[in-house]
Amino acid sequence: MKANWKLALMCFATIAMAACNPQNAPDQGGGGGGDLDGYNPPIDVTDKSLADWDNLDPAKVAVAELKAEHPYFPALKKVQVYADSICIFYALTFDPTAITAPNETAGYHIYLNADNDPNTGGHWDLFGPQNKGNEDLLFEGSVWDNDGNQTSYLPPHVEYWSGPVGGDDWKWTEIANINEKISLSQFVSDGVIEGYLIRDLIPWKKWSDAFEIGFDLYDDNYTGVGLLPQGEATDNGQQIGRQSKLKVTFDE
Ligand SMILES: [Ca+2]
Ligand SMILES: [Ca+2]
Repeated sequence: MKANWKLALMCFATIAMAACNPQNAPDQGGGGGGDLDGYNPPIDVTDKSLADWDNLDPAKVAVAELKAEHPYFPALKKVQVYADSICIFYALTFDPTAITAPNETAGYHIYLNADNDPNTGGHWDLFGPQNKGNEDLLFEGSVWDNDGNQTSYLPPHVEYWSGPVGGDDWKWTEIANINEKISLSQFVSDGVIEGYLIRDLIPWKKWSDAFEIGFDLYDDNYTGVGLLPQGEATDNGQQIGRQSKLKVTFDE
């Protein structure tokens, strides 16, 4: 009886530890920043202009564009990303008519192979390399409120990959207590969004000198309508070829 009780206690402790420290969970101990005082951002995401992107070294701006119109996911036209030691900046250009009734359901995901390691993470469903997903973090949010007003990408759901390494399916687990200052975005025009993520507020301690990033856009029915980067359409236009995410090297 006593031994069984001890065994039960050990099992409980093991389960409790697993719940508190799930495998692959990012280190959530950091992230004390978020105060951008004293930081002169190279991109102003509130100026309703992408002209400031022209001041960046083009070699340090990663760009993905829709290669050809085809029936699958044609709504996201262009994505550009630049990252320094403080922020990950991005600009999205999309077809606004793809979102017929903007509301809180419509928005975009940002997928990060945050450690730049192909042997961690998962979810190959959207991006390559096929059968070997490597995304570690997922941001999920809308850019409209339920009255159809344009809003900031705030606060996004932030999730980490909790499935098997290289696995598929939707094995994402939400990270609690995300600082809402982690993200800011603004519409430049109806089909253009400029935004950033504050790197120090992302609960992640395994940054490398580079990372990989991918975006999708979904409509008010939560159906995917945009995806970048993406591969070529197949001959019959029925599906896209998967392509690895955009590689971005930190400019620091
Ligand atoms: Ca700007
Ligand atoms: Ca990874």
